[in-house]
Amino acid sequence: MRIDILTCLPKLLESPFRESILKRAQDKQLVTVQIHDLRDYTTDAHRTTDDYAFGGGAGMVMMIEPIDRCIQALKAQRTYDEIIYMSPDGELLTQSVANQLSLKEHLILICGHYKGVDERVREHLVTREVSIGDYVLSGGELAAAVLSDAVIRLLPGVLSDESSALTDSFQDGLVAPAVYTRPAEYRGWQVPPVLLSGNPAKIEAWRHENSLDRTKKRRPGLIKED
Ligand code: 6GU
Repeated sequence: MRIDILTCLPKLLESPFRESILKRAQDKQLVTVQIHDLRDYTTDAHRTTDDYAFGGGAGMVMMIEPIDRCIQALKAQRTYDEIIYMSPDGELLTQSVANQLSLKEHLILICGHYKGVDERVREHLVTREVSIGDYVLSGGELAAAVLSDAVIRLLPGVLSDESSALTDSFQDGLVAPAVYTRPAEYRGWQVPPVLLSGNPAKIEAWRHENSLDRTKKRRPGLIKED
Protein backbone atom coordinates (compact mmCIF):
# COMPACT_ATOMS: atom_id res chain seq x y z
CA MET A 1 0.00 0.00 0.00
CA ARG A 2 1.00 3.60 -0.55
CA ILE A 3 -0.47 6.62 1.26
CA ASP A 4 0.28 10.16 0.05
CA ILE A 5 -0.66 12.89 2.52
CA LEU A 6 -1.07 16.50 1.34
CA THR A 7 -0.62 19.18 4.00
CA CYS A 8 0.61 22.71 4.58
CA LEU A 9 1.99 21.58 7.98
CA PRO A 10 4.21 18.58 7.15
CA LYS A 11 6.04 18.69 10.50
CA LEU A 12 2.81 17.90 12.31
CA LEU A 13 2.75 14.52 10.58
CA GLU A 14 6.35 13.43 10.98
CA SER A 15 6.52 11.81 14.41
CA PRO A 16 3.42 9.57 14.23
CA PHE A 17 4.97 7.73 11.29
CA ARG A 18 8.44 7.48 12.83
CA GLU A 19 7.52 5.37 15.84
CA SER A 20 6.39 1.89 16.75
CA ILE A 21 4.05 -0.07 14.48
CA LEU A 22 3.78 2.54 11.71
CA LYS A 23 7.56 2.80 11.50
CA ARG A 24 7.95 -0.99 11.43
CA ALA A 25 5.31 -1.33 8.69
CA GLN A 26 7.32 1.10 6.54
CA ASP A 27 10.67 -0.55 7.38
CA LYS A 28 9.17 -3.88 6.27
CA GLN A 29 7.98 -2.15 3.07
CA LEU A 30 4.38 -3.12 3.73
CA VAL A 31 3.40 0.52 3.27
CA THR A 32 4.98 3.68 1.86
CA VAL A 33 3.86 6.91 3.47
CA GLN A 34 4.81 10.08 1.62
CA ILE A 35 4.07 13.49 3.10
CA HIS A 36 3.79 16.36 0.62
CA ASP A 37 4.19 20.00 1.59
CA LEU A 38 1.58 21.93 -0.41
CA ARG A 39 3.90 24.94 -0.40
CA ASP A 40 6.11 23.01 -2.82
CA TYR A 41 3.22 23.11 -5.32
CA THR A 42 2.65 26.86 -5.26
CA THR A 43 3.70 29.13 -8.13
CA ASP A 44 4.07 32.51 -6.39
CA ALA A 45 7.14 33.92 -4.64
CA HIS A 46 5.44 33.83 -1.25
CA ARG A 47 4.43 30.17 -1.67
CA THR A 48 0.83 30.99 -0.73
CA THR A 49 -1.53 28.11 0.01
CA ASP A 50 -4.51 30.04 1.37
CA ASP A 51 -6.45 33.20 0.61
CA TYR A 52 -9.46 35.24 1.76
CA ALA A 53 -12.94 33.82 1.18
CA PHE A 54 -14.93 35.28 -1.71
CA GLY A 55 -17.89 37.11 -0.22
CA GLY A 56 -15.95 37.99 2.91
CA GLY A 57 -16.19 36.51 6.38
CA ALA A 58 -13.63 35.32 8.88
CA GLY A 59 -11.00 32.74 8.08
CA MET A 60 -8.71 31.84 5.24
CA VAL A 61 -9.53 29.22 2.65
CA MET A 62 -7.04 26.75 1.19
CA MET A 63 -6.56 27.41 -2.52
CA ILE A 64 -7.33 24.78 -5.13
CA GLU A 65 -4.22 25.24 -7.28
CA PRO A 66 -1.48 23.81 -5.02
CA ILE A 67 -3.76 20.89 -4.10
CA ASP A 68 -4.62 20.17 -7.73
CA ARG A 69 -0.99 20.46 -8.87
CA CYS A 70 0.11 17.99 -6.20
CA ILE A 71 -2.71 15.54 -7.02
CA GLN A 72 -1.99 15.71 -10.76
CA ALA A 73 1.72 15.10 -10.17
CA LEU A 74 0.85 12.01 -8.11
CA LYS A 75 -1.78 10.76 -10.56
CA ALA A 76 0.80 10.92 -13.35
CA GLN A 77 2.80 8.31 -11.45
CA ARG A 78 0.09 5.80 -10.44
CA THR A 79 -3.64 5.25 -10.25
CA TYR A 80 -5.30 6.16 -6.96
CA ASP A 81 -8.18 4.15 -5.50
CA GLU A 82 -9.41 6.99 -3.29
CA ILE A 83 -8.64 10.69 -2.86
CA ILE A 84 -9.86 11.44 0.64
CA TYR A 85 -10.51 14.88 2.11
CA MET A 86 -10.21 14.86 5.90
CA SER A 87 -13.13 16.92 7.18
CA PRO A 88 -15.27 17.04 10.33
CA ASP A 89 -18.40 16.88 8.13
CA GLY A 90 -17.24 13.73 6.31
CA GLU A 91 -18.33 10.12 6.71
CA LEU A 92 -17.46 8.84 10.18
CA LEU A 93 -14.31 6.68 10.38
CA THR A 94 -15.43 3.30 11.74
CA GLN A 95 -13.68 -0.07 11.84
CA SER A 96 -15.68 -0.97 8.75
CA VAL A 97 -14.34 2.06 6.83
CA ALA A 98 -10.79 1.23 7.99
CA ASN A 99 -11.25 -2.38 6.82
CA GLN A 100 -12.45 -1.18 3.39
CA LEU A 101 -9.54 1.24 2.97
CA SER A 102 -6.99 -1.40 4.03
CA LEU A 103 -7.88 -3.33 0.85
CA LYS A 104 -6.88 -0.41 -1.41
CA GLU A 105 -3.49 -0.03 -3.05
CA HIS A 106 -3.03 3.77 -3.36
CA LEU A 107 -4.62 6.47 -1.21
CA ILE A 108 -4.31 10.25 -1.14
CA LEU A 109 -5.28 12.06 2.08
CA ILE A 110 -5.83 15.82 1.93
CA CYS A 111 -5.53 17.72 5.21
CA GLY A 112 -7.62 20.87 5.42
CA HIS A 113 -6.82 23.87 7.60
CA TYR A 114 -8.18 27.34 8.29
CA LYS A 115 -11.81 27.51 7.25
CA GLY A 116 -11.43 24.53 4.94
CA VAL A 117 -10.61 24.13 1.26
CA ASP A 118 -12.05 25.80 -1.80
CA GLU A 119 -15.26 23.84 -2.39
CA ARG A 120 -14.12 22.97 -5.93
CA VAL A 121 -11.54 20.60 -4.42
CA ARG A 122 -14.42 18.67 -2.87
CA GLU A 123 -16.59 18.92 -5.99
CA HIS A 124 -14.02 17.86 -8.56
CA LEU A 125 -10.92 16.26 -7.04
CA VAL A 126 -12.03 14.20 -4.07
CA THR A 127 -13.65 10.73 -4.11
CA ARG A 128 -14.46 10.48 -0.42
CA GLU A 129 -14.59 12.62 2.74
CA VAL A 130 -13.80 11.21 6.17
CA SER A 131 -14.17 12.55 9.73
CA ILE A 132 -12.70 10.91 12.82
CA GLY A 133 -15.48 12.04 15.15
CA ASP A 134 -17.97 14.72 16.04
CA TYR A 135 -15.60 17.39 17.33
CA VAL A 136 -13.50 19.95 15.50
CA LEU A 137 -9.71 19.72 15.21
CA SER A 138 -7.48 22.59 14.12
CA GLY A 139 -6.62 20.73 10.95
CA GLY A 140 -6.89 17.40 9.18
CA GLU A 141 -3.32 16.29 10.01
CA LEU A 142 -4.03 14.48 13.27
CA ALA A 143 -7.12 12.94 11.69
CA ALA A 144 -5.03 11.72 8.73
CA ALA A 145 -2.56 10.15 11.19
CA VAL A 146 -5.46 8.42 12.98
CA LEU A 147 -6.92 7.11 9.73
CA SER A 148 -3.48 5.92 8.56
CA ASP A 149 -2.85 4.09 11.83
CA ALA A 150 -6.26 2.39 11.74
CA VAL A 151 -5.64 1.23 8.16
CA ILE A 152 -1.93 0.32 8.27
CA ARG A 153 -2.24 -1.96 11.31
CA LEU A 154 -4.71 -4.08 9.28
CA LEU A 155 -2.23 -4.79 6.46
CA PRO A 156 -1.08 -8.42 6.39
CA GLY A 157 2.28 -8.77 8.16
CA VAL A 158 2.12 -5.52 10.13
CA LEU A 159 0.98 -7.13 13.38
CA SER A 160 2.23 -10.45 14.72
CA ASP A 161 -0.29 -13.32 14.79
CA GLU A 162 -0.63 -12.89 18.54
CA SER A 163 -1.66 -9.26 18.34
CA SER A 164 -3.59 -9.84 15.12
CA ALA A 165 -6.15 -7.20 14.28
CA LEU A 166 -8.79 -9.94 14.19
CA THR A 167 -8.92 -9.88 17.99
CA ASP A 168 -9.35 -6.09 18.19
CA SER A 169 -12.32 -4.39 19.73
CA PHE A 170 -14.98 -3.69 17.05
CA GLN A 171 -13.64 -6.27 14.62
CA ASP A 172 -16.43 -8.66 15.67
CA GLY A 173 -18.81 -5.88 16.70
CA LEU A 174 -17.81 -6.24 20.37
CA VAL A 175 -15.30 -4.45 22.58
CA ALA A 176 -12.21 -6.47 23.55
CA PRO A 177 -12.17 -8.49 26.79
CA ALA A 178 -10.21 -7.45 29.89
CA VAL A 179 -6.54 -8.47 29.95
CA TYR A 180 -4.18 -8.99 32.90
CA THR A 181 -0.48 -9.67 33.39
CA ARG A 182 1.81 -10.53 36.30
CA PRO A 183 1.58 -10.37 39.24
CA ALA A 184 -1.51 -12.56 39.74
CA GLU A 185 -2.24 -10.64 42.93
CA TYR A 186 -1.37 -6.99 43.60
CA ARG A 187 -2.40 -5.23 46.82
CA GLY A 188 -4.99 -7.97 47.23
CA TRP A 189 -6.48 -7.33 43.76
CA GLN A 190 -6.87 -10.69 42.03
CA VAL A 191 -6.71 -11.75 38.43
CA PRO A 192 -9.83 -13.83 37.50
CA PRO A 193 -8.76 -17.41 38.43
CA VAL A 194 -9.99 -18.91 35.13
CA LEU A 195 -7.20 -17.02 33.31
CA LEU A 196 -4.64 -18.89 35.45
CA SER A 197 -6.35 -22.28 34.92
CA GLY A 198 -4.43 -23.27 31.79
CA ASN A 199 -7.71 -24.48 30.23
CA PRO A 200 -7.90 -22.86 26.76
CA ALA A 201 -11.60 -23.67 26.19
CA LYS A 202 -12.63 -22.17 29.54
CA ILE A 203 -10.43 -19.12 28.93
CA GLU A 204 -11.93 -18.58 25.49
CA ALA A 205 -15.47 -18.90 26.91
CA TRP A 206 -14.65 -16.41 29.70
CA ARG A 207 -13.22 -13.91 27.22
CA HIS A 208 -16.27 -14.11 24.99
CA GLU A 209 -18.62 -13.65 27.96
CA ASN A 210 -16.48 -10.75 29.24
CA SER A 211 -16.59 -9.12 25.77
CA LEU A 212 -20.38 -9.41 25.66
CA ASP A 213 -20.82 -8.01 29.21
CA ARG A 214 -18.46 -5.11 28.54
CA THR A 215 -20.11 -4.28 25.24
CA LYS A 216 -23.57 -4.22 26.90
CA LYS A 217 -22.31 -1.97 29.69
CA ARG A 218 -19.95 0.32 27.77
CA ARG A 219 -21.18 0.42 24.20
CA PRO A 220 -24.76 -0.94 24.09
CA GLY A 221 -25.20 0.66 20.67
CA LEU A 222 -22.76 -1.87 19.19
CA ILE A 223 -25.01 -4.85 19.95
CA LYS A 224 -27.11 -5.43 16.87
CA GLU A 225 -30.81 -5.56 17.54
CA ASP A 226 -32.64 -8.19 15.53
CL1 6GU B 1 -10.97 14.87 9.50
N1 6GU B 1 -10.66 17.33 10.40
C1 6GU B 1 -10.86 18.30 11.30
N2 6GU B 1 -10.34 19.50 11.09
N3 6GU B 1 -11.55 18.13 12.42
C2 6GU B 1 -12.05 16.91 12.61
C3 6GU B 1 -11.89 15.86 11.71
C4 6GU B 1 -11.18 16.11 10.59
N4 6GU B 1 -12.52 14.77 12.19
C5 6GU B 1 -13.05 15.16 13.34
N5 6GU B 1 -12.78 16.43 13.60
